[in-house]
Amino acid sequence: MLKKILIANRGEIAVRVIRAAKSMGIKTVAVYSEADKNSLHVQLADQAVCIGPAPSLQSYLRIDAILEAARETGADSVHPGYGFLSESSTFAQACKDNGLVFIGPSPELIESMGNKSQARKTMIEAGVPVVPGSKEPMHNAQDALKAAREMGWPIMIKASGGGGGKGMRVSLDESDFEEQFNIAQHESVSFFDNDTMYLERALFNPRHVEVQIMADSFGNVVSLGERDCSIQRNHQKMVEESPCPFLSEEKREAIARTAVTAAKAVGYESAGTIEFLVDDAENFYFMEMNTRIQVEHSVAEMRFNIDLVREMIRVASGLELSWKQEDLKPVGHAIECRINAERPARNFMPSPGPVTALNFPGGNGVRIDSAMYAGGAISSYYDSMVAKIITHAPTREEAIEKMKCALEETVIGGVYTNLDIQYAIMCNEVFRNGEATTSFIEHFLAGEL
Ligand code: MV4
Repeated sequence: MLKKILIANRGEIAVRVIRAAKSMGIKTVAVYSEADKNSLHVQLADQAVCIGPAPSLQSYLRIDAILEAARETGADSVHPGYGFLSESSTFAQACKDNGLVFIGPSPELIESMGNKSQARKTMIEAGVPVVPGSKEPMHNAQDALKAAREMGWPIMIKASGGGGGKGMRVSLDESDFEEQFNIAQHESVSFFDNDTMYLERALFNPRHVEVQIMADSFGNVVSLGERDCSIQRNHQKMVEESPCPFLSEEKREAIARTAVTAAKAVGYESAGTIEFLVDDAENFYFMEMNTRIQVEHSVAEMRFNIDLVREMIRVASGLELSWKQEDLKPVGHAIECRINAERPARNFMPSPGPVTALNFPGGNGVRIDSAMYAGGAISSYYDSMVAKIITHAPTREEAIEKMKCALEETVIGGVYTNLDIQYAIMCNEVFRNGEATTSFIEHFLAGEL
């Protein structure tokens, strides 16, 4: 078993990993930027090392500084959390080269799933349904137009190095194709230094449904249910829930089986997520694979009464999965609302600053994942998430009602937050009917629903 884990992250996920490690009797090392010297993850870890100034590029993204911190403290492993270096194959490889266990999949796997057109091709070959579109990557508008004419419009032009919406454009017909392709490609080059593009048929008002999977180094893979993450603003998730409120039992099982097939096809290890787009007729299509623990993993943990980070640590230590698929019986419904320090009335601009008062909700089936404390602060250098509130109840209706109570109990003083927006979503009829698609939030915020 691993003996000392360095957590290459900050905020609630660093705290989350420290808790899992401590509960297993494993020592922890925090790394922190100068802006985070008073942060909760620094206070909770057994040891802490400052790795540089506030900007992420000079601290949490510094591979050399993190490796040096591991060497100094004698850590035997690294947990990357989410964001920052969690999907950097370079970082995973550098850990390995320095004799550290990277708690996640192999660098090769991170690399191959990070290349979205290659991942798409791999999944096609594994028999996983993908959105109809191109199979080969493309580098110029002429080749792309030829492929576009064969598949027909409307078309989504996507960046191979992208994911999460950057370098993505819709083309409605042939007349705007080259222009949209060039815009998307230009974005891709400037954001990801990569001109590789691919095409998909544009689905109309799809739902975003993703499957949590967990795999060990012996080829065992289990599914831990699907999440509906359709409520996103600017490709930032706001609300996630499990199970998906509109899928039939038959489709639910099919999508989980497909996710396990996809993970097995690539020889996956550790926690991962397979993202699908789902249309009105419940057809589902592979979109991307995320090779990290995600923000919303807590939703699966509540329903299955498991600890995914503990499992990641066990698997990285060379142990087999703790459960077989048939042992895993989900209970009830779980919903997560992300609470951000942001100002809805000012186009959700971040609202950093000291948190002068803080009260989190509690009670049966209410979970808070947060690194905030009264007297703490939201830094302008990092993302503005203050807490995740997760509720769990026998039915979806009860989980929603519990969330309304939890949101009402929550006090976050000194900064603006999206608490009221989340409360209004919980009250909205379209959401309550389980009818929210990826276009819900736009109409909701425009006051149309
Ligand atoms: C799509 C799509 C429709 N058709 N692909 C947005 C984020 C990126 N990961 C993929 N995205 C989309 N891809 C096809 N072929 C619609 C979206 C999309 C979306 C997806 C999930 C959640 C919210 C979204 C909001 C707008 C567009």
